[in-house]
Amino acid sequence: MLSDAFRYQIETKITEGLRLSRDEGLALLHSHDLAWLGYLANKVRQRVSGDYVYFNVNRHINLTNVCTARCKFCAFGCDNSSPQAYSMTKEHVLRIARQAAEDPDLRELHIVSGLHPDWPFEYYVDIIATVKEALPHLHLKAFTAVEIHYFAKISGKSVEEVLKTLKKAGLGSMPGGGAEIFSPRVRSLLCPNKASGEDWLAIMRTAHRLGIRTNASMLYGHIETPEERIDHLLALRDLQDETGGFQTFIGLAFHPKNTALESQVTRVPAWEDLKMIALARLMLDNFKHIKAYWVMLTLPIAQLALAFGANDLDGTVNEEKITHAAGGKSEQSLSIERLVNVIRQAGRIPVERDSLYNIVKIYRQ
Ligand code: V47
Repeated sequence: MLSDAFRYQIETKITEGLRLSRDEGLALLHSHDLAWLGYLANKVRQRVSGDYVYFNVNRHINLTNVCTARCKFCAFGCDNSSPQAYSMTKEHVLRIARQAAEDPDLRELHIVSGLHPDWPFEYYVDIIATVKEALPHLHLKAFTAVEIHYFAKISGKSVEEVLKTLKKAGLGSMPGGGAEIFSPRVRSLLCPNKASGEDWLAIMRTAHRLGIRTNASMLYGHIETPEERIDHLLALRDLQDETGGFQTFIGLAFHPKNTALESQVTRVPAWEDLKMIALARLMLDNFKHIKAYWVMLTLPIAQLALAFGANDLDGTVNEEKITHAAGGKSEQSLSIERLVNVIRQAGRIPVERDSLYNIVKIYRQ
């Protein structure tokens, strides 16, 4: 229970637009007063973004599920020998991209991949170059910092060279995945075979310096402590102060089904999801956008999140694999009409955006 004095201190700082400290963040995380958290986060969201709620028209492509990292929280990655294993050829990727591009509203391909043991870096570059050449009007948001780290390792190139090569081939921006929780304790237990938290942050710093905008994420609801969640948010806030290159923050709710953690961990309740949205909005005072990723939250919770600080719903998506492999129950894709309705029902103004958050269309009544 927070003392009245501490609550007043936090509330005053938020009203005055002052930055919250680590201790204040922890106090918010421990608070059970969800309505109060929502009230505070909504106030900040209104100040930063007004009534606009953003979405985009996009398509996900997961190049392969074969992955050398085999993170304990992931139900999607597998070995090459698994019956579920798939690896797309360049032609296959191009066919999916062309099919998706039959929708005249499509603006973005979200392309990510497992850390494939046999593909050389050149293959990933070739895919980006081929898709971009065939469909130059599409924005390619591709490869997490974890993949960039892997590409540097397998190619012997520096991270900067890898990013420059991909940018030249047509990479437009980078998604925020792979951040998980930066804590070395958690990473050593859950994902020791890939980039560290420090690596992730360093790669994003380099990307931002090269003019590549990126997203940021946090995977919560597994074995992390409250302190590790707050420290993760603070590390993102610090880097954003330095570079300004993050576009949006996405809290990813851990789905345990079919993962190595299934017997130990249950999915956090909606209460916790809404608290995390509010906490992100309040701690990340230098992020304009806080995303309620409807695929992981489910659409009703994502809609509620709009009253808890979120101003971004991701997109139409289509063919999401990572959450669904881990028991996700939401639809595979949403139409523009559904997204527009969900936003309007919440009393907000739907705004279709491009991948860099430029406004494409405002859906006024
Ligand atoms: O990095 C993996 C997470 C991420 C599970 O940048 C899991 O716009 C929950 O980053 N339960 C990939 N989460 C998804 C991602 C993303 C999604 C949508 C938009 C954007 C963006 C980024 O999913 C992974 C990992 O942190 N993840 N397994 C799981 N069982």
